[in-house]
Amino acid sequence: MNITKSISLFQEAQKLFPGGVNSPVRAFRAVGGQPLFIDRGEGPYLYDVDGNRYIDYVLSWGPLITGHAHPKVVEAIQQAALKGTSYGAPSLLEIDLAKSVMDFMPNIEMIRFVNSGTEATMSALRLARAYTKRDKIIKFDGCYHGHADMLLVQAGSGVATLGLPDSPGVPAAVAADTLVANFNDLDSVEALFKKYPEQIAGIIVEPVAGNMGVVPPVKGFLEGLRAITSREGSVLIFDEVMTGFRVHFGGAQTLYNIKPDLTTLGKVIGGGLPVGAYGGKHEIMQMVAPVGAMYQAGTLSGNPLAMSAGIAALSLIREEGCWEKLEQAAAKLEAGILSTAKQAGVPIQQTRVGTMFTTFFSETEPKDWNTVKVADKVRFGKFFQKMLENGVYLAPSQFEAGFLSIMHTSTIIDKTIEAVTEAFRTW
Ligand code: KE4
Repeated sequence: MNITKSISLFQEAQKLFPGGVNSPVRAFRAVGGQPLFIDRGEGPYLYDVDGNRYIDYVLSWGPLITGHAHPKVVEAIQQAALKGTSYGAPSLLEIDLAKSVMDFMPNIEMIRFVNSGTEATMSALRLARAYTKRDKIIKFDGCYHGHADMLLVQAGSGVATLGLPDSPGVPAAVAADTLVANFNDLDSVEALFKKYPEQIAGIIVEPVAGNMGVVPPVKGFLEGLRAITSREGSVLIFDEVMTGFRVHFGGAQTLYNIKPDLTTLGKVIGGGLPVGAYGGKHEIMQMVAPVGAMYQAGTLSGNPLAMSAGIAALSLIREEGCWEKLEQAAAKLEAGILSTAKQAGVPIQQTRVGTMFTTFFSETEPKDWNTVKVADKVRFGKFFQKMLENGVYLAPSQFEAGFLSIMHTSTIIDKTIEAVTEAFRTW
């Protein structure tokens, strides 16, 4: 595979950006080789600057559920741009996207748009603290909620990928208020409430973990979090930045029928442009300025281009039978990977919830960070590189999720399974 131009661009980029990238996990540090420089995306495909084509399962880390450059999304952005790129004032577009999101997730009674998932989770936690007048928060080992100081404690995603001991630069005083429990382990949560009675403002959880690879909640786990937070007067925050529209069009809260107090969103609702959101119970959202005293603001929040892209993307997935088609494609891929690995005698754990999936190179069933971190990262890296050679672009980390789009047709899935077969044939 000729990647000459990517190599020269990466050399130049490393002089400009730390690690040559604008987000750490893109650097391929965990899988070897170097990042490919992308020229364009089209439907399910990415094309690098050397003209190589890949079936893309990263999809910008989740946002592109309608695939790359969907004509209706592009058209919506073009039309919006003709009317200006930002107003710094309210617009009808904000109302339209808010209503569309609330249609899919009715637990969100009131919402605030921001510009990234990090802003969404940071703001939701500040709101939980303001609402309860408590300081401590609980997150789960291996879960990632963006890079706000208080959340870079035993985090997943790039922090886990790079094996960073949390992150330097986070003041000990800040980290001290972030308590860490084990995913899928209610006893570890109960122990923290016992140790810190009436001090815990809220729990933030990826209801289906995606940032340690995809790890589903065990039966009763989410229900338990709901019961504990209700009993303790703490706020339950479902961080659905990744799971929203991915595990179910209504998110994990619909799939598992749990009503969180607050939900954070991002990725899909921006149709590939920068958007985040937090929202939930009307009573809690009344604390947000200018109605309430909890301050949060943003120059480009509710940006018309991003709103237009999100409106277009959500209207596309509303089409009859869309979710069923996505589920079928994802289930076919999952079955294909499982049977191919079995035939090749390669031990894997394949997880999937809706359109999010991970192939763990491990013989241990993934339940939490402790059972995931033992996965064979070297074998994953080898699989990643072989799949790339065979024209399939996976997330460059064992601790990330793969995603499908409405453009990943049955033929595309067949081609992907052929690539898996070839990867294991030359294992
Ligand atoms: P952003 O600030 O990157 O928009 O969103 C942060 C975030 C919050 N919550 C969850 C559950 C998330 O998955 C994320 C971001 N996800 C990563 C991928 N695992 C973004 C990719 C990257 O960091 O480059």
